[in-house]
Amino acid sequence: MQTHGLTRRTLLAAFCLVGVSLAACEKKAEEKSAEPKAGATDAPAPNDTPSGKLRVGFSQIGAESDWRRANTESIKSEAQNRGVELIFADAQQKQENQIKAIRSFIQQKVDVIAFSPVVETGWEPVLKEVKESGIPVILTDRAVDVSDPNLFVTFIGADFVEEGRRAANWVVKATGGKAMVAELQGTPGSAPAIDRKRGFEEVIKSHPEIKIIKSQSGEFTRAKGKEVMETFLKGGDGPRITVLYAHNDDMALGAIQAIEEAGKKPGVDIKIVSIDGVRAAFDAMIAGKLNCTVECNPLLGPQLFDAVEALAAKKPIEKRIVTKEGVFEQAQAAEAIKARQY
Ligand code: GZL
Repeated sequence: MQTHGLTRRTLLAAFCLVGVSLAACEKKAEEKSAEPKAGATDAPAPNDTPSGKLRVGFSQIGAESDWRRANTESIKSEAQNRGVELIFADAQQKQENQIKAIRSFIQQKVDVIAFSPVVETGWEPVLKEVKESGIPVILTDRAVDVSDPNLFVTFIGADFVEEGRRAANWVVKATGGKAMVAELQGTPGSAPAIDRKRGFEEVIKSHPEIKIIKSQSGEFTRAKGKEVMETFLKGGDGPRITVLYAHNDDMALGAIQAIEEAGKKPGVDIKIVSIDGVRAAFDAMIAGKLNCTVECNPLLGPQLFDAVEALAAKKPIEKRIVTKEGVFEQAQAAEAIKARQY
């Protein structure tokens, strides 16, 4: 790829030079910390194609939840708004499909590769191939666990540990520090599942009367969330459950169906806190069936293409771009839903 007269090799050398100047081998935890990293990364600027359009290859995880569909819509619509040629690949939840898509983007010599990694590990080999190609990588939504932070230019996404803390702080406030918690975890090995659990447990460890008595993955989907909640309720500990903590709204919405089918009142007999803040969660809060949703903003399109355009203009980019989010409870839902964009 010829870029502003620089050959790819020169560019790569410059990129590595800048990369070396960054604090090397930052630990994964630091990588995902909410604090934006000081200093900027002058990554290679993408090349304008003969058509004059920037070309971005994007590998999306799938369409497992309302959050994911809103995230896809934001990225596709923003690409259109910015006049960027988007090559979009849906991985159907499979890491091997994301790796295939990334390799195809290299072959197509796109200007930037962006993706939302379905799980944290297993990316080192393909990201080294991308680095060899000189194409900059932007992570959106979820982080990767790699030894070399220079394998990507920036990570744009939420602080999932903080989201877990916010969910637990709501449980402390809503229950006076006494709860028997059933937990529906997200996709095993994914950054949000790992970190939302971590943040929740960090808070409850100072509240000995809040205990997680059931915990299993509902894979971020309504169907699996319902199925696992049915199992929780039928189990010996079922009658002891007083709070459900779901790592996303879709699993909570599935669990609400299971709770109702078991003859219990969701939001009353079992209080429910989940994460995402999708419209259906606000509807459930208005119906009194969900008690709290911790926002996780899927509308990352504008920030993604700000970063793409900064790369093209060879402007510095923060290593970590954290999305801004809130917490919504039942009392606010009827008013807040009017302003919701997803
Ligand atoms: C969070 C995102 C998660 C959402 C789920 O940034 O990765 O994946 O919380 C989605 O709804 O499936």
